[in-house]
Amino acid sequence: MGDIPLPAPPPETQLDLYRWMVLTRTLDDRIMALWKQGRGVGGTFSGKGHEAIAVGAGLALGADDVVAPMHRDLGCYLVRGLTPERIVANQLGRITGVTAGRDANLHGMGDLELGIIGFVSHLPQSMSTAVGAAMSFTYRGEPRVAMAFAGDGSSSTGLFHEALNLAAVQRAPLVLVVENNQYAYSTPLSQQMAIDDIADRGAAHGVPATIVDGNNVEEVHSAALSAVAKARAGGGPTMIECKTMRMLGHAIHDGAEYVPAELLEHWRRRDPIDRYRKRLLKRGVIDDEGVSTIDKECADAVEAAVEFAESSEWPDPASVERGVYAP
Ligand SMILES: Cc1ncc(C[n+]2csc(CCOP(=O)(O)OP(=O)(O)O)c2C)c(N)n1
Ligand SMILES: [Mg+2]
Repeated sequence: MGDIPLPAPPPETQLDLYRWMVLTRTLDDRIMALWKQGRGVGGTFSGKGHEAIAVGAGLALGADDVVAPMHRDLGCYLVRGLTPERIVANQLGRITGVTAGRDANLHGMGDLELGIIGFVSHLPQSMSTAVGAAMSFTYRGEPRVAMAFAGDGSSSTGLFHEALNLAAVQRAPLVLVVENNQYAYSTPLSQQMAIDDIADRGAAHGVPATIVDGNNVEEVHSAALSAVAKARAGGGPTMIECKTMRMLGHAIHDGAEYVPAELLEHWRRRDPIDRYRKRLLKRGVIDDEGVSTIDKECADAVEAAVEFAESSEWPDPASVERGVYAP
């Protein structure tokens, strides 16, 4: 992890990775602020600290691939083409949101036209759906790949192991991105597994696993590109364990007082966006003016999305049964 310096991707890719991460953080911060102002509905989750994983992995997919992101993967929904407008409207429970007001956060948020499998609340249910999608690509002889995200806590459930085992046996074109953010709700890693690396769980099923610094976007992106290329070429599934930290509570209601302050401080110094900005400035890929321009573009895009969402209608209560039962 981080021992061998990677060759830098082309400058356009570097700027893309950076821009998407800034948009993700700006949108995430704004959503949290809306809730603190009492303008949100229900609960909401922050993916602060996960931007390099969601963006770095999401951008490794091709247009025809599918992905099953989770509740910390705002950046992945964005890079797949879900607009900030549709995302904020979904968060605020409006008719113009992705679930048309059925769910007021990231649960259920998906759009198969964009290759996004809707996020199922039961963890890690979306992962088994992605394995099924990957198997269907093989049956149809389509050179497509499915990517799934799973957390450290999710990796301790039975379904995680069943799905991973099936993917291995079927040599399914699956890329599994494990977001090891040290906590599952208030449970630290040490209280839910007796191993240091979740990658060992890949080995248990015959799935090669690599460990990357989840706060280094180029490391995540490079590992994801290799895993996607391998899966597409018929090489079977790969797990990528991304070590990171959940920088806020489990959800907006949770102040995470149980997380040691020093641990958060350690990871705050490794913030994926601050680190990458410094790197790009040092490489001369961007200058201070370029940084300000990206900040402003992202802030404007997010404000436009909030305006759009807040001026959208609420769903009609008479439509409550729509989408609940199969016809
Ligand atoms: C089957 C199931 N059990 C419990 C929950 C409640 N729950 C939601 S998120 C979560 C913790 C998940 O931890 P992890 O997989 O590490 O993801 P993180 O939230 O840390 O990103 C729990 C217990 C759930 N959604 N599904
Ligand atoms: Mg976790």
